[in-house]
Amino acid sequence: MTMRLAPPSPDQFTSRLRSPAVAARVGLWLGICFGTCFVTGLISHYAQLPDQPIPFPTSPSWGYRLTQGLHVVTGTAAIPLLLVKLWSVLPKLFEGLPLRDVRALVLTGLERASIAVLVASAIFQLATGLANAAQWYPWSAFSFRTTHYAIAWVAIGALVVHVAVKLPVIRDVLTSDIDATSRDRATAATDTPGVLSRRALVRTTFAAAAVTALATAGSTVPWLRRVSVFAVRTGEGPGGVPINKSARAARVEESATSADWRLEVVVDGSTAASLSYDDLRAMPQHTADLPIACVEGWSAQGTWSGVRLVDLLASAGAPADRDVAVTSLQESGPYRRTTLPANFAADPRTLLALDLSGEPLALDHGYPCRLIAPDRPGVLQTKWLSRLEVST
Ligand SMILES: Nc1nc2c(c(=O)[nH]1)N[C@H]1C(S)=C(S)[C@@H](COP(=O)(O)O)O[C@H]1N2
Ligand SMILES: [Mo]
Repeated sequence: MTMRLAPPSPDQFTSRLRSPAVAARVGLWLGICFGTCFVTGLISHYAQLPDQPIPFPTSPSWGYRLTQGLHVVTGTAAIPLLLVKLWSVLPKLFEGLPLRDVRALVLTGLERASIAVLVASAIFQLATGLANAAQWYPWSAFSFRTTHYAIAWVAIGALVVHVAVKLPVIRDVLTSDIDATSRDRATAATDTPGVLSRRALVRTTFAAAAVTALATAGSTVPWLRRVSVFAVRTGEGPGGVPINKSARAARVEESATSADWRLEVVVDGSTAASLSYDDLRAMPQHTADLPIACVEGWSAQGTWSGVRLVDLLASAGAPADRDVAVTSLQESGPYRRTTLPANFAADPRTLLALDLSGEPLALDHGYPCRLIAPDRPGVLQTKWLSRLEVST
């Protein structure tokens, strides 16, 4: 037996399923998913910027829940689409280069390089995004958010170039019958119809993407939870809201349950108020229905009650139009300190929550007191508050 070590040649691929007709149809939906993912990703990135030139809106309260849910659903649905798309164009990987013609060589080289960038960045985005949605953080060498954001621009740029280069073919095959063969590879078989028709392949692919989307959407859409095998956060936490980081993992079990706990309110560098749990309970209590919408894609609505931040700032004599730095009892970790923009601080729905679903907050949900604001990424809804700082 002899081993062939040479790469396959394109004419070994005879299936007519591997055709521009299939690639363009699957590619169209892949492009729609990538476009949605890109725009919703920009929104999520912007919502987390500490200094926003134009303040992120506080309404509708479910806005971020919707955009981030779409981000994770379209990103996950893109996985089966990308796999079929790559399969349908695989023979192209083994096509030779036009070595005799310099101009053609340069053009082909550029096009292949742009496709290599597109494929690599697309795989990177889907793989890191999927790992993040599964709450698996195998990387320590780079920041997920910064890298996922930077590579998103690379991917979308390469996608725009790819669509522009292929536009004549795309237009032609999308306006022709799916079984038309005029754009097929010269080496595609003329006689073997195969077991599967193009139409069946494309439909199966779309069905796989739809099932993937449904199976993911359950982490944000309550009535889909039952069918959501991919939804990582199907478990309910206290008050019907899942738990992200537990008090134990954040190492706040002791400080959060201590009788000495106080919420410090610092205005212009000096302590303006130091409030005990009972002090907060004695203030006027308000209720707001607001979601926790995690960047990882799961979300859940909660009925929160507690003190309005505006009331507390007013009672401490703080101006109402300032950003508020929010610090947790948690001693380390990237989310121990967040900045609440002035428009969020001024919104009457923004609460220092003491209760969830009519019960005192569970320790894991941020007892004694947590921040909850409308239309805000979950990652910034700081738990186990210790300090609020208003600066001029
Ligand atoms: N101090 C602190 N607050 C935090 C976090 C954290 O790790 N530490 N995680 C955040 C994230 S990522 C989310 S999604 C929400 C989840 O809140 P929950 O666990 O009450 O559902 O809390 C946020 N608040
Ligand atoms: Mo989160």
